[in-house]
Parts: sequence; C-alpha cells; structure tokens
Amino acid sequence: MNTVQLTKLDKTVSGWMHDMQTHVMKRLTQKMTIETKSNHRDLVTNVDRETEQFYVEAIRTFDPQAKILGEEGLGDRVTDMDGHVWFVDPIDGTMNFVKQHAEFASMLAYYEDGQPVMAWIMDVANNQIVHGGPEYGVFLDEQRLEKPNLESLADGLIVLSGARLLYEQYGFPEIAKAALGYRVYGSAGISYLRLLTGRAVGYISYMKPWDFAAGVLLSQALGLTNGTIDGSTLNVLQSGVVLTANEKAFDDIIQIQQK
Ligand code: 2AM
Ligand code: CA
Ligand code: CA
Ligand code: CA
Repeated sequence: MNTVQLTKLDKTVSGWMHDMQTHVMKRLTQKMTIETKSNHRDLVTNVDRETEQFYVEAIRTFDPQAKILGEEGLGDRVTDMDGHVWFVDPIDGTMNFVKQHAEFASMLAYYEDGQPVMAWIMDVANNQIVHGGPEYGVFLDEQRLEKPNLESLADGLIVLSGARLLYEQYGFPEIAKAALGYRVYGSAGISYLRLLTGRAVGYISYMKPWDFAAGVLLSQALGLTNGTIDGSTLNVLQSGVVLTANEKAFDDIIQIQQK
C-alpha cells in the first residue's frame, strides 16, 4: 500500500474508533447485561457484542474481501492469513470495563497476506489511540512515537498478567523479582500502550490472537522485539505466552526462563 492508501485506511478506522468511543462511554451510564463465558471471571457484556457487530459491519462495507477474526465470534472462522485479515477485540479488559469504567481498550489489526499493515489500540476512557504500522510509523493520536529506551529488566517495569503471576506460571514470579518493579493492568491493550509509550520495558501474558495481533504489529513497527516465552515461532493465529520487550529486556527475560 502507498502512503495515500495507508493514510486513508488510518483515517477511516480511527473514525470508527472515535464513533465507538462515544457510544461505549454513553453505554457505561446505562444498564448493562453481564454474562459469564468459560468461568465466573470470564465476563462478556452486551457492549462487547454490540461493539464487535459495529466493527464487523464497518469492515465489511469498507473491505468486502475481509476475513474477520473477532473474539465474540461475529466475524468469520479464519484458518489462514491469505488475503485481507482483520483482528477485532471490541472491549479488551471487560472486567475493568464493568468494575472500573476505565483501564479497558479496543483493538483492531489489519494484515495482508500475512504481512502486518496497520493496527489501532484505543484507551477508551481516556480517548487516546496508538495507531500505525511498519510503513507508516506509530503515533499516539497526532504525536509520532520513537523507539523506547533500551532499559534493562533490572532498571525497568515489567507488565505481567495477574492470574499467571498469582499461580506462579511461566516463571512470572522470577521475572517480577528480577525487574525494578512489576505492574498488572488487567487489559492486554492497556499493557501494550504502556510499553509502546515507554512506560514499561516489557509485557508478557498468555494471549489469544485478538489480544496480541495489534500490540505485536505496533511493537514491531516501533523496533521492539516479539516472541513466545517457550521459544516457539510466534504465529498470529495461535494462542500462546507472548513476550514483547525492548531487545535488552527481552534477552534478560529469556535468560531467566532458561535457568
Ligand atoms: P478480554 O477482557 O478481552 O477477555 C485480562 O487479564 C486480560 O487478559 C484482558 O486483556 C483479557 O481480555 C485477557 N483474557 C481474559 N481471559 C483470558 C483467557 N482465558 N486467556 C487469555 N487472555 C484472557
Ligand atoms: Ca473476553
Ligand atoms: Ca482481550
Ligand atoms: Ca474482549
């Protein structure tokens, strides 16, 4: 895609997200339907479904060839990365959405024949978007972001998923102890925003494709390193423990893993 096409794509999708933001913040003042999915902590609301439906309709009109992988299942069954593939996480951090009315995100990512093109992560309550891609640059709203400093794990904050830390999985306690400090945000999108804006040196969590497709694309575009914690190849259609960090902190974490 050339710059004109990328700019059009960015403006179009950012426009959808601003419309979504107005709608979702209004929904927070109204009564919500809250249901559980796989267990009592796995929440879904009518707003998650409505928001996914809104994105699916917008994407289908804009890009009739789209294959859409959305968390709430209103898109398509996507089994390969051929053609135009869109990842949708309508509300990321649904528990924060329900309990805090803040610290939740909305994420979209677009890949063409397996190549990352552009992604968007919005901090909905703060109405801020990080958006961009490898050919376009990465921006926080209008401000271009630079590659974050190469701070080591010992000198920086590591962002972790709370459940994995609590249940001492994947070496998370050792990683937290080796870091200057650790943070748990309860939303993959908010975690990636902290990393992309240089407030943390790394993020590790067990994630599904819609949780990391946008974050991995934007991180890579900013020069951060992405991988899996077990050294297997990162596949955007496969769930796994994904690690994103600056290259120094990435090595520090892999070394702790291999001990
Ligand atoms: P969600 O709110 O979109 O479901 C919270 O710890 C973070 O992990 C959120 O980004 C949440 O996304 C995601 N999450 C929730 N349950 C999960 C699960 N079973 N596996 C992987 N990620 C999950
Ligand atoms: Ca969910
Ligand atoms: Ca999610
Ligand atoms: Ca979600």
